Amino acid sequence: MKKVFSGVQPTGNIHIGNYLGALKQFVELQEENDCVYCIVDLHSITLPQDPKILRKNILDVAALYIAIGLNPKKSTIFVQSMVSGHSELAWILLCSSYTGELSRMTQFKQKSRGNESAPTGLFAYPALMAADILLYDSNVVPVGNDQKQHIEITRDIAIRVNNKYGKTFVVPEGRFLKEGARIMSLDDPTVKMSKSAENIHSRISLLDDSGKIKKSIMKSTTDSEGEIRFDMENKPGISNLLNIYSSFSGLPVADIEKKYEGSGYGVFKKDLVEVTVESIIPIQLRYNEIRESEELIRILKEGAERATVISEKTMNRVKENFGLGI
Ligand code: ATP
Ligand code: LTN
Repeated sequence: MKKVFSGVQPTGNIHIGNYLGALKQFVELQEENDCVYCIVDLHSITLPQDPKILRKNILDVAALYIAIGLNPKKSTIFVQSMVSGHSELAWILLCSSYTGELSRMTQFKQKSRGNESAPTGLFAYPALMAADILLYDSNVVPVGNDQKQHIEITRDIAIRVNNKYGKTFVVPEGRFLKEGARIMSLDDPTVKMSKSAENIHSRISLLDDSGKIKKSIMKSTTDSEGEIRFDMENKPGISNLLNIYSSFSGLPVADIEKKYEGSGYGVFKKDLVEVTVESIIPIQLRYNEIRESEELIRILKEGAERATVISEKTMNRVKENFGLGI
């Protein structure tokens, strides 16, 4: 049984990229592993947040976790800021990370864009992520490919600390998506589908209604060739739609290409709307049941209690090895 840890930021608009890229794996992994899944609210304040919307988004993500099939009896589900060890360990790890390695992070470079008033938290982000992972002695971290660099730095910090202070951390491994299984934006298939993109039709959120899903898919950018063929380089739009179709239906891309041989993009897109809506509706039904319930609050409180017990053990070991406290 391996220890699995992952987290999602409560920044709203959880989309099918997040679901197919990360969340779906969370559910599969809970069957045979010891899983801890976190809603990383402390990460989300690295960029400005409206407090009311943040609170709403935290509960939305928690309800979605349950709605996609995470089972609180099998997995520990909790909110990061409710377990103080995350911030505490992040500070300690910051003192064992280098400004050079942190400034090389692509996410930091993209989000700060050289701006002098970019929050320091954005710079320190990977140390908090490393703390999340190392606090639970995690072996496996399921994430999208865009998180590769953050997993690498987590491993580097863990190894560095172990070398300097004696065996303190388990060195984790990333579990990444297959190359090509990344879901791209519907309006610009050369960039990844993202929560923060301005155009709402660039993504399909798990809470979108069927009208919105239809509009976004029917409007999606393709090419003028008219042939339904997977070719990420020359036909990124249609290839992305094929990927989405394949992920939701479970059919291999080659079978879908065959099925739509000679059909136009319109027919294919219409069917994709159906496949997508059919997959998302059961999630939305469960979400509506749990979102306003006491059960959700109870799950999060119990999750935080369980997480606190595990994290305190790690913090004691860290403080002991670093010579902190008395
Ligand atoms: P942002 O718009 O702020 O970049 P995001 O959409 O990347 O947000 P995160 O909260 O950073 O969302 O990601 C949650 C998980 O979903 C991560 O494991 C991430 O790698 C994965 N993920 C995000 N976008 C995609 C995508 N387009 N395809 C596949 N996986 C993705
Ligand atoms: N940085 C991640 C979210 C995240 C995470 C984690 C993922 C924060 N802490 C620990 C895995 C493990 C993201 O933006 N997707």
